[in-house]
Amino acid sequence: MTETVTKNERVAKAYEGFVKHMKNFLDEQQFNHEEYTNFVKWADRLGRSGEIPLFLDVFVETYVLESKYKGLPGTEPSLLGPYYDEGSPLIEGATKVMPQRPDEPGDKLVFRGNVSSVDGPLANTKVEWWQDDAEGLYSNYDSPAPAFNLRGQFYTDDNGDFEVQSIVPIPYQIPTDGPTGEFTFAAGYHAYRPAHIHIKFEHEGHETLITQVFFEGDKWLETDVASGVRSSLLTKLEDKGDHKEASLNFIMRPE
Ligand code: MBD
Ligand code: FE
Repeated sequence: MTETVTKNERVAKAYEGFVKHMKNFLDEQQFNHEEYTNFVKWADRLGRSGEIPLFLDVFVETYVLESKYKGLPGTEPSLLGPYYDEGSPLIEGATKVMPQRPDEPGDKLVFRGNVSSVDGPLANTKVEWWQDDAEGLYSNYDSPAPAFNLRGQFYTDDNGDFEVQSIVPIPYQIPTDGPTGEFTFAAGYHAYRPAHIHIKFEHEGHETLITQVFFEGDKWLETDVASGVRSSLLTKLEDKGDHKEASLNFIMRPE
């Protein structure tokens, strides 16, 4: 049986453009055939390792976002990354307490935010939140914590305000023992992302906003291996003794 796939104009056009630019790139770089073969072998290892989403989100995703969303009004998007999972627990109550272990390590964090539209206040926006823990690990992926630890979803109040209780995330080191790490070091980078919170907003009639929050003073802000930092996404961590506080406002774009 022959399977037929209909021509996709978007794919055809994209490949045409890719070839055009690849030719210029190859004219410039002058790879020899052995280098090409090494690349094929590395790409094969990358696929077999399961690191393709990691590699692309670290080294490609930011350029997709910059090209498509640069200069538009509203909060700048940042990387979705490889560690988003649908179906996180729904959190109710005035303060949204992220699911955490009874003895969750790390500094306690109270984060306050507000979501509005470029047109004005925006009530009852769906917010999804995910982050690494104080050991730099993500639940559902590289952490031994219970599923959906430090992940949750909730709705903002009638004024678009929300308050989250969680743990201060720490810088994340991408895996270094596989093909992604091999490339990272060969290309002269380190493997760190500055500490960040992932946050996704959905509201009818608005473009879904996927972005991140970063903290002033973080050691890795200028050299984030995934180049995901935007200055508009920086907040200040304030020391309140038994906990830290931070805040940021977010602006969604009407569709
Ligand atoms: C991360 O935590 C992340 O956010 C991205 C974009 C890539 C790798 C790890
Ligand atoms: Fe991340």
